[in-house]
Amino acid sequence: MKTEITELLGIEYPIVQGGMAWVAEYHLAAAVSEAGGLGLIGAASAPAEWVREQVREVRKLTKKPFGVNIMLMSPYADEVAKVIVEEQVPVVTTGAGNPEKYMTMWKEAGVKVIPVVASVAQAVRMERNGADAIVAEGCEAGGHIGESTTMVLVPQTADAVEIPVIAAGGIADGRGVAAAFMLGAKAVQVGTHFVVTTESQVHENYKDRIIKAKDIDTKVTGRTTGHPVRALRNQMTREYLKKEAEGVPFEELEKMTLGGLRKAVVDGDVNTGSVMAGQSAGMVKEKMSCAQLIQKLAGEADTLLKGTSIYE
Ligand code: TUI
Repeated sequence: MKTEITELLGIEYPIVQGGMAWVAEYHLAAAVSEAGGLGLIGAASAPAEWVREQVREVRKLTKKPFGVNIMLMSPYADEVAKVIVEEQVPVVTTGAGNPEKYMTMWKEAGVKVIPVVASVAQAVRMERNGADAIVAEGCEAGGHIGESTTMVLVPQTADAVEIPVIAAGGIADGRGVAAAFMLGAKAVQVGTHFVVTTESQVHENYKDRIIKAKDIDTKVTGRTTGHPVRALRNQMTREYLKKEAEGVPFEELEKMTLGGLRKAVVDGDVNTGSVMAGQSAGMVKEKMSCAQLIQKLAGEADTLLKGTSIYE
């Protein structure tokens, strides 16, 4: 499945793993890259030295290209941005902000820069700043989200920029991959399904919740605070949404989610923790290895795109 993105990144399949906070660590990233996709380390709010260690661990497990996702709201973003250069990380993806101030430094170091955006305007701005490609992430995605769905965001982004677009949000099987290509994407980013792979170090309680989730089992908290976050519905989302509707102040709401993702991912507290996942959780039915998942996504999409099913 050769596309502009596989050529740009030197990977075999046009499949990128989401740079998910607490989830995207070196075992997962190395497994995805070794299987021919692009594995990512999610720097989230971790200190720069943690990121450096993770990068070095990935390199012990695979010689193939990989990347780091830098969450720009992190207090350590400046230091992490430098670690990416020092460790000669081949690809960086960015989230939750504008990476403009790091762009020159990364480009001079030969790092491929792929910002994640949730609107056409952000995509256009990133292209102007020198981005090599863009991830257009629809609000079906888990975690911090924008307003538009993947179905409308991807084609409008593909029309607005020259650089290749990677579709994200709601993609968990080959139909989603094929659909993304039809919408103008040159690759996909998958998060939720990779959480449930055998190489993922996430607590089994978290994986089981995703497997059991149905179509309507995610909720978006924080719409009124300007920080909308999608997670599986549980005691935390119920209490948060109740308080949010009551008009409880922002600071008090924030306290409810502080450390919530760690609690769910590491401790397995899926009741009071934040079990971030996309709407595609309802489509994730079994655990498999990263290689099996990539083969499944690519195989199914390839069959569909060759036109064997659509006109039958
Ligand atoms: O970043 C994500 N998803 C995330 S990040 C996260 S961890 C977190 N920690 C603290 C607060 C909030 C989140 C969990 N999930 N997705 C990519 C994404 N980026 N979605 C939306 C954006 C985005 C937002 C604003 C991209 C650019 C942007 O630009 C602002 C600007 O100045 O233009």
